[in-house]
Amino acid sequence: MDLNKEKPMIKLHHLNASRSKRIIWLLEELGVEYEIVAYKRDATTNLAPPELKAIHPLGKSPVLEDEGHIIVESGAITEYLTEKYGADTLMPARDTAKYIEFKQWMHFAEGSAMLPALLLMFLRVDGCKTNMLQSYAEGEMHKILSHLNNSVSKTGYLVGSSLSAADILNSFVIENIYKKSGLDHYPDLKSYIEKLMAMPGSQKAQTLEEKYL
Ligand SMILES: N[C@@H](CCC(=O)N[C@@H](CS)C(=O)NCC(=O)O)C(=O)O
Repeated sequence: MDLNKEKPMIKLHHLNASRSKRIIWLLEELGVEYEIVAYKRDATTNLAPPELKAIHPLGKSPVLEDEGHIIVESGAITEYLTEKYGADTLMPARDTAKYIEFKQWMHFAEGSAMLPALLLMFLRVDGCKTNMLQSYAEGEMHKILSHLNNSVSKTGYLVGSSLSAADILNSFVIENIYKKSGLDHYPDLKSYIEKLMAMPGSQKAQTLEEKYL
């Protein structure tokens, strides 16, 4: 074995103001070494620059590079990193009821929670008058936020009584809504996201995101 051979560093292809911030937070929690390769959204279209397509054909962020693997989808990246570097801290043991709960929350972030969040964001930017879409999106968002509020009210976290990768993955939608419109109707969710945003790893991710804005 060549002990002098440098281990290739984890690379995060990061787009400014994007879902990728939660992967920075996760990498901070895991305490692994990583490098950020930063990209900037187009000022007119808000889309990612074409260089990201050279990394993965979708041209979206986050993209993670580790040991020759190119991984897209925040959920898959989060699972990959957690299973490889943080299984004993940021996820429950397999073959437990908590692990099943954890899996559900991991899919919830880009599944049920994301659709109404994106609809509301696009409606806000577009500014158009809709027939039913606005009220549909608001109704669905209320269901999502109520479910989250009730879930975190029991133990202060989504799974068990400590931070897991599921909290980090779901923080993107919750934090964005908190920053846009507050969460006054969901008091437990509001305290939960304020607690998460104050965590050192989350603060570091915020600082780095601002650096690459
Ligand atoms: N489901 C994907 C979504 C990736 C995605 O849409 N990323 C956005 C940033 S939040 C993006 O790259 N947008 C720029 C573009 O589509 O050109 C994930 O969870 O990573």
